[in-house]
Amino acid sequence: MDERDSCRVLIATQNTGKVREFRRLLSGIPTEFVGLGELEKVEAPEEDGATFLENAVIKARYYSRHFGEFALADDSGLVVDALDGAPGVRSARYGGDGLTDLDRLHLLLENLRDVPADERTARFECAVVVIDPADDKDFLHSLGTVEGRIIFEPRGVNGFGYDPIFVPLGETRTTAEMSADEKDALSHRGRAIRAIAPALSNLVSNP
Ligand code: ITT
Repeated sequence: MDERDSCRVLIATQNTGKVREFRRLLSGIPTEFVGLGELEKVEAPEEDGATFLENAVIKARYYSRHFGEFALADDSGLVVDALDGAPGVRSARYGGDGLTDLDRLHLLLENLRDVPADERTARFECAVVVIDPADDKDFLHSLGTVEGRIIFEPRGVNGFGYDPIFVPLGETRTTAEMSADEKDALSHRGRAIRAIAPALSNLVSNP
């Protein structure tokens, strides 16, 4: 590992929507961030944790050990009250294999078909973990949440995943109708990254 590699950080996600958001949100941190797409392809780990934080640790630890570098991972998802918290940690796998983001979004709307507007409360949650390959027991972590509700028909083309059906509390637009900056200012991921940014800056400055 050379001097430069010793403090660069992998953005350890296979989700291109997350990569775009991380690149924006991490732009003020003075180090090099590398996406998995720039490295040798590697199979994703099994995410069998019970919580967002457990799954984020599984991913950060897996990629950090594999590449021998600092790794930042996120586990996130949509928690819908009328569905007893589903899809939750299974947000990326809701409805099983072979579905697209759009299929999953329509499945969620179908499962909420008879739920009235005032009972469609939901939140996006995100756990971010940064692991140092030299000491993967002592890791940085933070959590971010944005409260909101699920609407009846998708609206907007920005963002990714469930953004077209989620309206944050106090807003009238979905996060897919917002600009990148507007989403970052209130999103679960934006909040989690801002909470971890000082410690991450410190870590990369003193690796
Ligand atoms: P990695 O595990 O490789 O990071 P993934 O997409 O499988 O990629 P997750 O297991 O954390 O990631 O699943 C998160 C899912 O939750 C994601 O696929 C989206 O469908 C949804 N999601 C998370 N954050 C979102 C956001 O900001 N906007 C819309 N949907 C989001």
